[in-house]
Formats: sequence, structure tokens, C-alpha cells
Amino acid sequence: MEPLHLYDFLPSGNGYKIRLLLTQLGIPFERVEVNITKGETRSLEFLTINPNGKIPVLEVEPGKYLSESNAIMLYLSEGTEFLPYDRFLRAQVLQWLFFEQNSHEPFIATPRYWISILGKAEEYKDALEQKYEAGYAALGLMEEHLKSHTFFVAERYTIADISLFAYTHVANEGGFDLSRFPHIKAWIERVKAESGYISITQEL
Ligand SMILES: N[C@@H](CCC(=O)N[C@@H](CS)C(=O)NCC(=O)O)C(=O)O
Repeated sequence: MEPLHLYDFLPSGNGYKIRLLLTQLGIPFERVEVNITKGETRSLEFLTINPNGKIPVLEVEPGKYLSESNAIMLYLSEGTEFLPYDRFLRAQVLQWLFFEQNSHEPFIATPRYWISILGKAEEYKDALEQKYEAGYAALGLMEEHLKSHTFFVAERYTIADISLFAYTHVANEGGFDLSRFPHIKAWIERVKAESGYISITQEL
């Protein structure tokens, strides 16, 4: 089988979600590196595969492209152990995926981008404070949930965990202090212990 093409940017948590899942599913793929700091997602060529100008994009079949990290994970995990079949459990997975996009990623990923990828902490000082307030609220909610659960849904590792793990485990690179969230830290270790785990920086 021809490997799938993943349009990706190595430091990206959204791209990492797909890399990690593809690896854990044992699906061969080739990364196409798109440097978002150089505007490569806004080239005319790239916009034909994702008019929204963002990675990750997976070419699921020749000429057939899918964007939005959580949508890509849903597509890939259909019929696998990473997505429950039960209607309510599936809806709970979606609940966390929507939470990640709405209340988590915009506040936890962006400080990391400003500080660690662009190196512009000073320039974004005021904006960072607003991100921290909402970001800590999201982490607080996760901590509460993990006080009585091993994973986010059905007490097992699913794409809900992958989605939330991607930016949470590197939140310190955006200036977040994870030491006040012992249950999140324990969950991070559980995710890292899952079979086929790869790190966000691993070149593939
Ligand atoms: N909601 C999207 C967000 C994707 C996204 O923000 N991608 C960033 C990198 S993590 C990007 O490509 N930015 C480049 C740009 O906006 O030009 C997802 O989950 O895939």
C-alpha cells in the first residue's frame, strides 16, 4: 500500500496528534513538512488542498484531502480500539474533542507558539496573560476529571486522550506550570506508556 501523505509541521501539536495515531495504528505515512513560520500554509498550492491555510492535512486517498486534526483522528480511528462503538461513549469522545478545540487548544497552544517557536514572549506579554487565565481554567477542569478517571472516556486510551495530550504535555513550553496538576501529570505518564508512543519531536 502507498503511504498516506501528511502535511505537517514538526513542532505542531495538531500535527503530532495525527503522527501519533498513525504510528499507533501501524499505518505507513510520509510527512510533507510545511513551515508555518514562513507562510508556507498560505501558498496558492497549499490553499488548494486546505483553503483554511492550516496543517495538518491528510491525503486519505490520492487527491482526497482532510483537514482539522480532530476530524482526521475520527476518520482514522473508525472501527478501531481508539474510538468506542457505544453511542454515548462516542459522544463523550466528541465532547472532549470539542472542548479541546474550543476551551483548551486556543489558550494552551498559542503561548507555546509565541514563546518557544517564535521566541517573542516580550512582544506578546499582555496577550499571554489572557491566554493563561483561560488555559489554567481548562487544565483545572481536566485535573478535576482525572481525579476519578484513568483516561478521559471509558477508562481507556482513546483519541480524546491524544487530542488533549498533544498540547497539555508541552504546556510548560508556553509558560504553564503543570506542577500544580498532579493528576494531569500522572495521566501524561500513562499516555507515554501506551504502546507505539512517539514523542512530539521525533523525526519520522
Ligand atoms: N483547528 C485546527 C487548527 C490547525 C492549526 O492551527 N494549524 C496551525 C499549526 S498548529 C497552522 O497551520 N497555522 C498556520 C497558519 O495559520 O498559517 C486543527 O485542529 O487542525
